[in-house]
Amino acid sequence: MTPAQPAHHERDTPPGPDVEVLVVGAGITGIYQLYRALEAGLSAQLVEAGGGVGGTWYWNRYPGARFDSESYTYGYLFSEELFDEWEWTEHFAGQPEIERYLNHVVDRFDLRRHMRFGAAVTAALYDEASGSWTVTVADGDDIRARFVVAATGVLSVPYFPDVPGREDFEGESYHTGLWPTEPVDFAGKRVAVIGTGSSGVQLVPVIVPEVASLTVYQRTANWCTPLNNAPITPEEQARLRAEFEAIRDTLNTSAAGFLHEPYDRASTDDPEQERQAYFEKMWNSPGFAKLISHYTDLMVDPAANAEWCEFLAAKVRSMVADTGTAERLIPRDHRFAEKRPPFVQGYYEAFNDPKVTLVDLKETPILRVRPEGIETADGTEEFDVIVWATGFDFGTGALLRMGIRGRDGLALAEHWADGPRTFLGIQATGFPNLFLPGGPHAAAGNNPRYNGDQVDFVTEVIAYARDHGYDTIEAGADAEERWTSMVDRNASKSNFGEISYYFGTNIPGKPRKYLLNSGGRPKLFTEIAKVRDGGFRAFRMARTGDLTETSA
Ligand code: NA7
Repeated sequence: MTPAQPAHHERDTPPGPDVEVLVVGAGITGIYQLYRALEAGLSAQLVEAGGGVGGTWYWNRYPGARFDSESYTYGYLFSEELFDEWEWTEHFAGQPEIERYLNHVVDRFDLRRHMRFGAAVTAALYDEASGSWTVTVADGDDIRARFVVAATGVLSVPYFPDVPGREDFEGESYHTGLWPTEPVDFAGKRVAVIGTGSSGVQLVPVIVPEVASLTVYQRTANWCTPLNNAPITPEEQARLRAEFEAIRDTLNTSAAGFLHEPYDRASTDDPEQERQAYFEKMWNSPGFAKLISHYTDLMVDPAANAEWCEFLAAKVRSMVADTGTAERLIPRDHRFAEKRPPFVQGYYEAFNDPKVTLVDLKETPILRVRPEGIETADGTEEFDVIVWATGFDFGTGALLRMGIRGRDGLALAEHWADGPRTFLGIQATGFPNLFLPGGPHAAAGNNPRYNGDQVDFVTEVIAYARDHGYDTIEAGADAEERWTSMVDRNASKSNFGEISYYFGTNIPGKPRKYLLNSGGRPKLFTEIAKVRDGGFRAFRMARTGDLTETSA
C-alpha cells in the first residue's frame, strides 16, 4: 500500500506556501502525521533535528533502552499488511529493533523522500496576511507552510541538573536521552550513573558485565517491578496475525491503549492469602499489566497500595544480598505508581555484583563534579565515564524551544508562561494552523495510541478546512479555556503525584501544572466526537484575507 501522491492545491493568495503541511519531528507521531497528510492528498514535508528516523527512539539509544509497552501495541495499526509482515522478536523490543521498525515503515510507505534530517527548527513565525507559517531550520533555510504540525514529543529535551562543575569533567560524559550513534565502550572503565528513573534502571544491569566499577547515584528510590519480557514464539506470532482486527479494535478504544484487561476485584474482596497470591501473579505479569490488571483499589485506597508496596519491599530484600543496599533501594516517600513506574530486567540483582555500589544522595548529596570525578560529603570518587540519566523537560520542553510566534507576534513561551493552554492538546489559541499532537494535555497511557488519535483528528480537521475552502484553523478561546481548565481542575484525580515529572516538578522554575490529562483517552474521544457533531465550530476557520472571520 502506498500513500496517495501529494496534490498541491490551487490557492489564490500568491505566492503560495512551499508546502501545505510541514511536520516537525520524525518520531512515531511525526512519521504517522506525514503518512496521514499524504494519504489525505495534502503536500507534506518533514524536518527532523536528528540524523535519522525515530525521535525518542533515535536519541535514547543507550544500552538497555527498550519498550515497556508490548511491541505490537506500540507500533502502527493503520496497515494490516505492515502488521503482518513485521515480526517483532520480543514482547518488549529493544531500541535497535524499534529503530529498524521505524525505518522500515518510512521506506515501506515511501516517506523518506519527504523528510529532511539534521534540520532543527529554530523559529516558526505566523504570517497573518497569508495565513501561513515561515519556519526557519538550523541551516538557515526558511520553509513556508500553510500548516505546521509540531510532533516534537514529550520526552525529547534532555535535562542536565545544574550541578557545579558539570562541564569540567575530563572523562566521557553522556546523557541517556542524547546517546551517541557510535557505541560507547564501557570496557574496563570506572562508570558513574546519576539517576534511577526508567532510563537509569534499564541501563545499569546491561553495562555491569563490561565495566571495571559502577557507582549508581540515586536521589529517589523507585518502585521497580519486573518487565517479564520474552521472545515472541511462532505460535504467538501467528495468533497476533490472526487476531489483528480484534487487537486493533481493543487498542483503538481502550482507555490507556493497552491489551491488558482491567481486573474486576478490589483487594478487600479477597482474604490475605489470596491477595498475596494475586500480588505474586501481578509480579509475574508483563509490563503495565501490573497497573491495569491490578486490584481496582490499588490507586484509590492507600491501604491497598501500601500492602502491595510491602510485598514489593520484601521482593527487593529477597533479591539484594546487602541489607543496607536493599533498604536504600526501597522507596520511603511515595506509593507505587505515584511516579511513572519503571520496569526492569535484573536491576536489583545488579547490586549483588561486587563491582556495583549504590550512593544514596539523600544521605550524601553530590557537592560538585570535579575534572576527575564526583565529590560528595564522603569525598571524591574518580570516574572515566559519567552517565546522566536525569530525565527530560517533559511535555512542553521542545515546543517552548522552537521560537514559535503566532498571531501578532505572540510567543508560545508567553502564552504558556503559567503552563500549557491547549484545546485537546492539539492547538493553542493565537496560533492558527499550528498543531501539537503528541504534546502536553492529550491523555495518558500508551503514547502512540493517543498521539495517533490526535494525528487522525488533526488530519480530519485540516481536510475539512480544505474541503470547505478555509485557509486558517484556530482553536476558539473558549474551547482552549474549557479543555485547559478541565485538565487543571482534574489534575488531582491523576494517579501521579506532584512529585512526578508529569507536573514539571523535576525542572527548577517550571510551572507546576499537570502535563497529561487525567480524563485520559475517553475524555479525548468524547470531546473529539462533540467537535465533529458540532460541525467543527470549536475551531475558527477563515479564508485568507477575509478580515471578517467565517465560522465553520
Ligand atoms: P526520569 O524518570 O525523570 O528519571 C530521572 C532520574 O534522574 C530520577 O531518578 C531523578 O531523581 C534523577 N535526577 C534528576 N535530577 C537529579 C539531580 N540533580 N541529582 C541526582 N539525580 C537527579 O527520566 P528517565 O529518563 O529515567 O525516564 C523518562 C521516561 O522515559 C520514563 O518515564 C519512561 O516514559 C521512559 P528524582 O526521582 O527526581 O529524585
